Amino acid sequence: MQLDFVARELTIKLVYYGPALSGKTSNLQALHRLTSDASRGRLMTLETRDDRTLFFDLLPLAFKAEGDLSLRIKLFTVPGQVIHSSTRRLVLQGADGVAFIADSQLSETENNRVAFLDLRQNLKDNGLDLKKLPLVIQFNKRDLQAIRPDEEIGDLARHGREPVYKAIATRGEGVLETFLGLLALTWTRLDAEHDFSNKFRVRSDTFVAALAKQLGVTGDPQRLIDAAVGVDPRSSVRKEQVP
Ligand SMILES: Nc1nc2c(ncn2[C@@H]2O[C@H](COP(=O)(O)OP(=O)(O)O)[C@@H](O)[C@H]2O)c(=O)[nH]1
Ligand SMILES: [Mg+2]
Repeated sequence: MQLDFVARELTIKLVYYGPALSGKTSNLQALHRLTSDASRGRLMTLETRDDRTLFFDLLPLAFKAEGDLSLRIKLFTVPGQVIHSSTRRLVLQGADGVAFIADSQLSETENNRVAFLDLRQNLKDNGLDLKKLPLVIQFNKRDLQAIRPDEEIGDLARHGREPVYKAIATRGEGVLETFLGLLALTWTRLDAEHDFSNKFRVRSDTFVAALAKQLGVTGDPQRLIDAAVGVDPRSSVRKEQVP
């Protein structure tokens, strides 16, 4: 988080993390398609020939709240390949929230696990604690065969602490849900910590809805957020589940 109090400008950083090819870049591409021209900047993606992200992607979004606050959101992805651990650590620096994009395919279960443990370690190396960081989990590629069944994901969601969303990122399904779920968690956390709604005279209860509307989201943002599997994303439940 960066705050320019004079300019009334707050910048938050959200990171899409996960194993290689789970659909992190596809999530940002879909968000780019689903948001209005006025509210977003250029999507920067750096891809190698084999379709894997070499460094990172960045999608900047902007929101002018009705009170006295300009919010900038920087959405990053990390490169998933095991060898790019130092880049992931760098991208995670100063992250305010993380969306973990898991690949639903049965064959990717171990890769999800490794990436999740890598997330925890890289956060630790940055002085951040997974337990305290706003985090949502997305199970992507729900359109494919040989995927983890709905019941298993529902089970994981019910026992876990984090909101869990199902998605088909290439079709844009579940993408806004994941993003708004993460944003709601992150905003609530930052607001509780820094009292932004008072300082900037913005209404915290309608903040995310107003933001969603300005981004060009049609439909009820709260319903999108509530699409999380198993648990109410606003309530915090017990213990860590490795996706
Ligand atoms: N069938 C299917 N393919 C997907 C989905 N999301 C991403 N992909 C494909 O998976 C590959 C990797 O996606 P990408 O977004 O580049 O993954 P990243 O490495 O996590 O950034 C690409 O070929 C995508 O088209 C999905 O929901 N369903
Ligand atoms: Mg990528």
